Amino acid sequence: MTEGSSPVADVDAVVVGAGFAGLYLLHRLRQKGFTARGFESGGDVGGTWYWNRYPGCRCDIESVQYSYQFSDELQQEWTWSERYASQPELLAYIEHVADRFDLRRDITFETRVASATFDDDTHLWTIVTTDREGEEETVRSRFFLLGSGVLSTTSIPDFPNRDDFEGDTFHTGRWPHEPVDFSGKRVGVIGTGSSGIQSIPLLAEQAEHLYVFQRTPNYVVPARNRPLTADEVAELKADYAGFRARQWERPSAFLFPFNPDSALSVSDQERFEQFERQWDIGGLPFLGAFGDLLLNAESNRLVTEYWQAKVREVVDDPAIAELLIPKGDIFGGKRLCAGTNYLETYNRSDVTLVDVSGAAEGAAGIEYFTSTGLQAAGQHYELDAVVFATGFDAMTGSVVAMDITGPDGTTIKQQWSNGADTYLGMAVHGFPNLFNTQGPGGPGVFVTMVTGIEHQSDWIVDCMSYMRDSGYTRLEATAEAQENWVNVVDEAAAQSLRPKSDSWYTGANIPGKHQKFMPYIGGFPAYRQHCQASADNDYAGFNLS
Ligand code: N01
Repeated sequence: MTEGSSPVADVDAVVVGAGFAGLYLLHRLRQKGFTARGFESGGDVGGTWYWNRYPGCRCDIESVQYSYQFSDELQQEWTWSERYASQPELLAYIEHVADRFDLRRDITFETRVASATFDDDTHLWTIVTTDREGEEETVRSRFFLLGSGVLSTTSIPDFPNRDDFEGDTFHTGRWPHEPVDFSGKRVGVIGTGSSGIQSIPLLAEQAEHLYVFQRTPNYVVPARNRPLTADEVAELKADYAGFRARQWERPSAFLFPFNPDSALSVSDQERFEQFERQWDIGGLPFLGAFGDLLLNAESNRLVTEYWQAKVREVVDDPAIAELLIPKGDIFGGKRLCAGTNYLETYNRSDVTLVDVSGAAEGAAGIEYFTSTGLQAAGQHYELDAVVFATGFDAMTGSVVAMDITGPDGTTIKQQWSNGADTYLGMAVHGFPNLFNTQGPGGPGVFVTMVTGIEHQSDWIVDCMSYMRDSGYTRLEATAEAQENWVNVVDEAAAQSLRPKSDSWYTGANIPGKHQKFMPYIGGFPAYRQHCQASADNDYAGFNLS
């Protein structure tokens, strides 16, 4: 497809990232006869599951759903051992996929994309990469496809004197590959999001004493992980396709018992029993107890009340229980966390919960590091190691980290500084021949990740095939289509209580970041219809030339 262009493209597509998205894009491109090169900063495939190796790290979406469905042979030959796969099992799965489809041969590891510049004469991207030794390579490509990760750019707040600390420090999202032994150590964990909540119980088991520095408590439900039985696996494999079809019809592409009724439509006793049933199922399906928990403030108040009673039941010390209860936040506004023995961990005598919210009168948050520990809430804590479970510059961080420049000289970082507007969550006006996956304006973080990735990747590669067949070499989302899509995203967000919470969905976790609820929350079926409507109408919303 690159004949006639000057200079000639080296490949049809450059793909950034070798996680679930990058790997599937490479596979799909190859299937459709496109040449491609992948670049990955890590030393091997895996993305999120390559970097996040902290104790307790596992997926909180069921493994039989959080997996590829493009190949029935793959579905049949791989057997998940647990309801929620652990990080090692997920990584083994991704490595198996890379081997099975021979994907590594197109990927250059330990290499970052530093910059990408679109040339409007040739309709090509010039992409410059840098490896670990600082060696640069330049690749010309018709398309620039991003699978760089939604939660891959780690964030460590700029705590005063952080570098003075002489103990070991870790970020959950950049965990060492060799085992870390915390035995006999005084360990501090900063952060109580999903990563903190998964790792804290295991760190507590190892450490001599664990100090949890909590700024904001989080809603956490019991994960209830367990081994999958041979019968369950056999039943699934007998009709995996039917299971997937049902999965695709759910707003989150995640199948779980879901009751569409309002929490207000039943008696107090019936509501309690329904909450109990979903509580026993465990994990994120707890939100399926009633259809309006995230739509109606009163229903949300009722689920919050139920949850608070559970915390007071589990946590022995009433003062600690109160500290673990969010004040005035929407239940499920931030991403709901699924934990194993999380609340119970605070009953241990070797675990101390330190309130660094600064909420109590005269109390301070985290003040500063010293060479031997941390000064927080007016007290000095002597520590041998600190674990930062402080999250990520989500959704946009990995994209704006690359110097991506459109034909008018504007970088995507500049363009997104006032809001990460996109068309269909995949394209950006001003940046031709670029597609992002799972990014802002897409449903990514609200649908089962791997399913959403496959859908977007199929759509992107189909669009590239259409361009090839029609002789087009340039595609750009129109300003009007993008504006209309942003309205669709905003209207969907307005239906939900979720945007009322400060979270990484809104950018509130990163100081100075433009704040706006970024994902499309209108559901996977509706999203697919929007994408299909564009494709069916010769890729409506794009200028093609
Ligand atoms: O990050 P987070 P995460 N001083 O942003 C605290 C996915 N994931 O890595 O709320 C003190 O949620 C911050 O406090 P606050 C999943 O989608 C999935 O845990 O800002 N504390 C918060 O407690 C998840 O949602 C899985 O007040 C500070 C924590 O750090 C997403 O990744 C597992 C601070 C950050 O929580 C991110 O989760 C793990 C400061 N200055 C992750 N700054 C599963 O599949 C931040 N914090 C299970």
